[in-house]
Amino acid sequence: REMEHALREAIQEDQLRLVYQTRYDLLTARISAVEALVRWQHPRLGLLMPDQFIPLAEETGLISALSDWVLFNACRDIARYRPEMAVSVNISATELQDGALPERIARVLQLSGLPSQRLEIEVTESALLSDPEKTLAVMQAVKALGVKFLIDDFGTGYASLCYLRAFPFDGIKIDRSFISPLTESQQARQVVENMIGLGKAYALSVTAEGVETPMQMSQLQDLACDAIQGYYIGRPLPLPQISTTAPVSE
Ligand code: G
Ligand code: G
Ligand code: MN
Ligand code: NA
Repeated sequence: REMEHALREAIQEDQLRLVYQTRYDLLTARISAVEALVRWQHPRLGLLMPDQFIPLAEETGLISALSDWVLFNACRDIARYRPEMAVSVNISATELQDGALPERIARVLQLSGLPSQRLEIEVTESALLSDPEKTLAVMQAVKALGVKFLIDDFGTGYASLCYLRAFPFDGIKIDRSFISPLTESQQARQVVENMIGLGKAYALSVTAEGVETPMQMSQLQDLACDAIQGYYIGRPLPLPQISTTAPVSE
């Protein structure tokens, strides 16, 4: 397939780009972390978004090479230019069953110089379903390096709540579909409040995604959410352009 060949080339020939979205810690009032998001600067088609090429990477097995590129570049960028921040990287479901993942991550940490405590891996709930035993073993080996795991798009997946206990997660990221109606209905507020309570009950850090307004931010502060992410805090941007200061609370 033509696109497969092009993607292989893109990884080797540096056509991939990273943008970063800031995460704001409500307790310390600081930008504490950034999430790395990959783009493909295609020579003919222009800038491609992840949903236009990640599925292809997964089907063709190119995902490992792509992830290694993302992991290394994100860790190196943050180690160099944002020594006070953590960085989170999205990993596809299939990679959590790759027995080589712990070694790959160890090597990236070594080459980039990023302390392992500052790397977080985001996985969706569906990543846990297909081979739970293998997944658990891989996660434990990555955790042993000092790297953290976050559940991405929390609330939208099929995993049952017992996964929160069975897998060694450090935090959840509440999907933005729960945050957008937050200030509009009492019910939506109740749901988010309960999700935050659930996270706390399992000693997990709780991040709200998709925060777009100051009202959402202040409600999440009232609900004792740990951190927020979204267009109100910052849009995904190349590293030199990200704001390192929080929005001014009025
Ligand atoms: O901003 P955005 O369109 O980048 O993100 C869309 C989706 O693509 C998100 O769900 C995100 O988790 C996923 N994504 C972004 N970057 C990566 C990456 O480097 N690897 C994988 N596997 N998924 C990514
Ligand atoms: O699934 P994941 O959280 O990794 O996906 C990140 C995606 O969410 C990216 O496509 C990013 O551009 C998008 N995103 C980030 N913040 C916001 C926001 O405040 N509103 C909306 N609508 N999308 C957002
Ligand atoms: Mn994510
Ligand atoms: Na998400």
